[in-house]
Amino acid sequence: GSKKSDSRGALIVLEGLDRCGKTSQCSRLLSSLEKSGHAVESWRFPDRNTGVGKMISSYLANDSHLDDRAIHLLFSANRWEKRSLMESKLRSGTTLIVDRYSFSGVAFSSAKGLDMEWCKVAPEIGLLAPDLVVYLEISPEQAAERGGYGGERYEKLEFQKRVAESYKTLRDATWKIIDATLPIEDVEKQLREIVMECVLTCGEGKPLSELWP
Ligand code: 2DT
Repeated sequence: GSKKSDSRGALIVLEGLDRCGKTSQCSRLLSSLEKSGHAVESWRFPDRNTGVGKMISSYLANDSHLDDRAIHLLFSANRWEKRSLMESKLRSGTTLIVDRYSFSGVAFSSAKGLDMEWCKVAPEIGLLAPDLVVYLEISPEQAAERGGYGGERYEKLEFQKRVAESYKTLRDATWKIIDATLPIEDVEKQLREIVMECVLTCGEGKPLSELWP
């Protein structure tokens, strides 16, 4: 059996196209885990509060222009600046629910035509590997019908179609896929079941690992 000291929080990542419902599902999952007495925090990438995050935010708002590789590396740097805090939270037993992570980095940059291996390799190697990646699946057309795309750089149907293709190439058998077009409560229920199993495994001492496993 595993020692109590190996017990840790789980690193849970939610991915999907814009308007797939990730952000509402993250907040529902957060309150449900809090209610059942878990130590849990909700994070998101990009984290727009850091210095790097402010550069990213200005790029997304079309207030600045950056070379495709430069912005890719800034998104990655934005995860690196949070890595040690992430590790200490997990080791101290806090589960992290993360809205977008390295997979968004690869999916969105490769949708612009950057080579997928280039996107994955150097910048992301050594970041903490999620214990669980949940993909909320919706077609780009259905996501667009939900309306509410803001005016940010990537929020356009044609681009989202390319992102969807990139996610398809990127995902592997370990990802859990949930149909994001189901009623919001059904998505929430499926998500909670998958996450609870993962939280349990991590609580029992599953070792932390790094990208790309
Ligand atoms: P939000 O709308 O979720 O704030 O995301 N993105 C995100 C990237 O291109 N690379 C990354 O590494 C990450 C984390 C996805 C803002 C946009 O930023 C994109 C949508």
